[in-house]
Amino acid sequence: TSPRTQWWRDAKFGMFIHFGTYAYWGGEYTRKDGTVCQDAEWIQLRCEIPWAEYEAGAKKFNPAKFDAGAITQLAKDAGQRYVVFTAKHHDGYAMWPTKTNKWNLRDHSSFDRNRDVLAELKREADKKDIRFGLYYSITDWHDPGTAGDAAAYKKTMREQLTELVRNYHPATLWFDGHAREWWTLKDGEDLQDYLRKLDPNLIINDRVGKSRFVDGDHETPERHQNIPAAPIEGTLWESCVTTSNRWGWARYDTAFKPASQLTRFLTDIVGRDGNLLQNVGPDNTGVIPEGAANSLRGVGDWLRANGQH
Ligand code: JFZ
Repeated sequence: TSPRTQWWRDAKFGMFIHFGTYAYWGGEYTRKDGTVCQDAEWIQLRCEIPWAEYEAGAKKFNPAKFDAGAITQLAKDAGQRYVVFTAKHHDGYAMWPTKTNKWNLRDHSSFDRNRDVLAELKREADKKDIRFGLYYSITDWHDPGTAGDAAAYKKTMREQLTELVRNYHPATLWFDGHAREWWTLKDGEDLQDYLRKLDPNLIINDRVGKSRFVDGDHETPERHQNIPAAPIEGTLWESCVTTSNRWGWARYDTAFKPASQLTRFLTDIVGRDGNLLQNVGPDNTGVIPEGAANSLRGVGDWLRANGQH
């Protein structure tokens, strides 16, 4: 337990934000034969949307109502002390103006070209004393370089991550999509070393490598499953859970967990020395569904009533 991870251990409760061009589809794709395929952030792969069609959808993506002030205020109200935003999910779409390609919110959307949602979120988080983190998928369905030995893609990854660290100064990087045959433990270790040179204070999760917690700073078991039964000395861990059933926004996904359930997750996890990263999925306009926001505010009410917030 080093001073480097102190803020993270103290934070306990964070907001996971799954937001990308997949939100444009609202979790539903109508096939040529009229049948509807449902998914969320995996919709391109799972519903087999042809790339030309998925790219045409991304051209129309315009989250004009994305309001970093409102999102960080919701986090604040809920008692959350850090946010982790999906800079790039498996579809490879970058939510910042990367110079590595045009498959990004600046160059391939209908969104205001003068806006940068990562910069906006970072600024608003700083104002409210909320730590800023970024999710980055190693898997990239869109990049042609992930075939073969993926050497070219690994170079692109480094360039993108360098942009993210230098331009947005994340306190933590949350890797995912590491289960690829071309991504080795050594790749994960090399990347972690490289990133730590850019910023020695970075907190990096275990999915940078092969999900052995020694690869990163903390374990990231999912959906409240397989969580340690008791505190484990010296092991940092964080569980991420959805507020509805999906990570990304889907218009059919409206069964939001009540505040009482989220509060039980939080107290259970914190009682075992873990952190809870509670997910929200903003809709195609950039707004967090009211049902999710209400449940989060309810957790904040409970924390306040119990003198924890
Ligand atoms: C991944 C993503 O595929 C998913 O879309 C979402 O972003 C989630 C937070 O992470 O899904 C996973 C990754 C790891 C496990 C399960 C789902 N796991 O280790 O059990």
